Amino acid sequence: MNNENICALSTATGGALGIIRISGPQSLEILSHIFSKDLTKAQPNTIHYGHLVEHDAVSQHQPQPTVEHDAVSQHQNIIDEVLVSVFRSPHSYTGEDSAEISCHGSRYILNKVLALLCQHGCRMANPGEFTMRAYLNGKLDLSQAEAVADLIASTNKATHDIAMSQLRGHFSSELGKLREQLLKLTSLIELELDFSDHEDLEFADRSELNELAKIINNYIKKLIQSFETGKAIKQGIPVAIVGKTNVGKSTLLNRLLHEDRAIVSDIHGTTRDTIEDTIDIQGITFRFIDTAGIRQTTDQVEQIGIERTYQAIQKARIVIWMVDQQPSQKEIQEFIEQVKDKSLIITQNKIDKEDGFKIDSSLLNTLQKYSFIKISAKHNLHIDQLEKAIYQAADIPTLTDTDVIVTNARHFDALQRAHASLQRVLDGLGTSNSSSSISHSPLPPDLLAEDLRLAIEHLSEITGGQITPNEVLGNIFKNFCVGK
Ligand SMILES: Nc1nc2c(ncn2[C@@H]2O[C@H](COP(=O)(O)OP(=O)(O)O)[C@@H](O)[C@H]2O)c(=O)[nH]1
Ligand SMILES: [Mg+2]
Repeated sequence: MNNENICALSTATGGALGIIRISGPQSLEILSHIFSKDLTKAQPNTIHYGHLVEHDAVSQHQPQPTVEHDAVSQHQNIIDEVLVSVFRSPHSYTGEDSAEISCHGSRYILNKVLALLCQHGCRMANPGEFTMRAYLNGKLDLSQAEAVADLIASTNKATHDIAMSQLRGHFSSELGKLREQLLKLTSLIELELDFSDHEDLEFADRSELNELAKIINNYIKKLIQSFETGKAIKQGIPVAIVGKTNVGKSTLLNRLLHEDRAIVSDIHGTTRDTIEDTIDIQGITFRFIDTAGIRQTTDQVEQIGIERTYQAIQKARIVIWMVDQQPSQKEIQEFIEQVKDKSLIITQNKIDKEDGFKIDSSLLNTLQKYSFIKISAKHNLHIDQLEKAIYQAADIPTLTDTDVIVTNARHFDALQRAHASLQRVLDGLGTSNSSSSISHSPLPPDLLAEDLRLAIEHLSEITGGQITPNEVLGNIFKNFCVGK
């Protein structure tokens, strides 16, 4: 496959410049057919100024360009004045000879250049094909290749930090360490296998094996658990704003978004559907969901809206419960019951009003077990405190360079399978104190070794260390943009 030369537009259309990428063993030769200089002898990592040209079919007088000489004849149609960056195998992104042509961003120019490159022997690249080649040529492992897509898609500091850390190989190196430990464990067990007919030989210390397996499994468990946070960071943390009608939920949404997104009115039941939008607080994306107010109603549309409010609560990680009157002890209990697995922030709105309510001290005690903030959405009072509370409620660990957070469902899946295999090893060692209280009889070493081998295989799937099926590769790279 890598004998083919590929090209693609790597930038979004509509900008002042457009970058066309070309890669493959003959890429520089092909490019030289339409460039005013001969790039076949160009040094690696050099930039060349020149003209992209189309030869006049009737002309017999072709100019003789060199790498220095910009040879354009009157028989050539100049398409654009460009800069070409030349990269040489293996020191290029793809690992192959390749070039990037910085053209002007005209759609006509870019299409023309791509068409000419294809005429001279290139084909259009598939989505992610440059990165797939980088992977196949050993420039990146699979998880790093996936990080490239995440990096391009990153919209805030948190998603950027995670993608960058993964791209730089922190996740890969953590997995490498786990693999090494698992190999050590396997070799201890296999040693036992090799000498199993020497009855007088002392077998590997089971409790030591157990200890090692447990440490590895706990680390894998930690990685699995980080996916919850990883997913939230990647997709935005869902925050539902709920409460009775007219307490000021839509006003708060608009305030947080700094725009008039939801209709605000003093008519009860104005918001009849859920409205969603995102904002970043301290580098984390939050997805705010403004909901229909909860009240008894005969209006069918409003009822559907209220039903959606309950769904929004289910999907949310953080629930802002807004009140503008003192809730009763019973209301509080009912609400808390409903959101028990969520982070709850209780906000008292409309504190600007002179007839604003005071909360009984007995209730205050209950409320203050939660994050309790007094605001005025309309008059922008204490919104900064609320934002701080929202950020804290998200409970995002501060990411350091070495922290690994799993954000990719494929990795999550592989880790879970590795965890299951290793759990069987622990159970099979017979000294497991796993969550199940059933005691397992010790497994023979060959079965233990088999499960260990599986655990190693599952971990290797993440970085693609072993032969990765084409189907898996296809699935990973099809979500890339073309030109990457
Ligand atoms: N005085 C005062 N009025 C507010 C405040 N926040 C919202 N309101 C008013 O309360 C009414 C209902 O607001 P809205 O956001 O539509 O409430 P929702 O039904 O909970 O979405 C509107 O007339 C708002 O202007 C506030 O902080 N102070
Ligand atoms: Mg509303």
